[in-house]
Amino acid sequence: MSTKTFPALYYRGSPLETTPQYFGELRDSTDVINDVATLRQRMAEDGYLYLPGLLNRDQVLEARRAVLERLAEQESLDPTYPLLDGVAKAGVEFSYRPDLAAQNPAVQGLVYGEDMMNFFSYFLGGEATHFDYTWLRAKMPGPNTATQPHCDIVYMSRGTKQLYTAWTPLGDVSYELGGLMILEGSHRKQETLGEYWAVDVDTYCDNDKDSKEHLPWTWHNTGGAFDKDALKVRDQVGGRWLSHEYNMGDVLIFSMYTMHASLDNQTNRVRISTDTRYQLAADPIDGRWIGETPIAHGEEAKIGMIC
Ligand SMILES: O=C(O)CCC(=O)C(=O)O
Ligand SMILES: [Fe+2]
Repeated sequence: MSTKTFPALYYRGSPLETTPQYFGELRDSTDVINDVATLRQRMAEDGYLYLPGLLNRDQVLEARRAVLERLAEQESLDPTYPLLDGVAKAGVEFSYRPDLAAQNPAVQGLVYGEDMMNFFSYFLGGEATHFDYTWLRAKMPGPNTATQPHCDIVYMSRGTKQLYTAWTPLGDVSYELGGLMILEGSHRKQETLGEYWAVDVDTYCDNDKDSKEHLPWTWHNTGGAFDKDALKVRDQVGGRWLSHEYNMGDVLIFSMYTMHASLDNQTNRVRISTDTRYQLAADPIDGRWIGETPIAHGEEAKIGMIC
């Protein structure tokens, strides 16, 4: 078996070991796209489905253009380069920009359009629906914008657990631009991760009103991340970090229990992607993420607990 060599990869400035023992590529499930039983089996086994080319590339390009136009208007891009290159203006740093997806028909039409919804209805075996809230990442260059290792369940556990994230790159994402990584087998690590999976980031201790800020869990300083250090997490939880270079049209779908993080953006360009959520329409849905202006993690989302 030939061993692929990877460019130098980093997580928050630390080099990742990319030997086969520690790092690998995601399994492509295009070959079984017409076999729903195998797709479900793969999700159960791997905790993810990597589906290159699920979406229409031209539609992805339109969504990319719409996001970049807004960034250009806000003077976050270097105007001496073509818009679609998305070259960042030096010194501008941000990472999480859901505002760029709001009232953005090109983005919404892509991630909640026919290709995506039909796939989820087929995969789930019934009519699918989606959260209305659209997460959008515009990862500016540098070691500070990489996503810290987490499982999505801690942010969205108040409805069905048969809920899936679709990570959609709005642009081709090389290893240097830094796409998503998945921790191999993590969705099955109940013993190591069970306590973390039970966390709801919007709960707080209600023993007395002064303690309102104190969350009743070990992860209160991390914003929901399992740990800030992706290298430590790999050693602690086990499994390799798996990633890939992505093209426009690709989608990476994963379970609420699958640990993921991202690579550093080592380029001078912005890495743009959305992450969106899908479930059966008949199942209970987490009220924080639906409606015209979802309450998200706002004040109304908080639940007090005696702890
Ligand atoms: O795009 C990223 O870096 C993070 C995405 C993410 O956390 C998700 O898709 O749930
Ligand atoms: Fe996530």
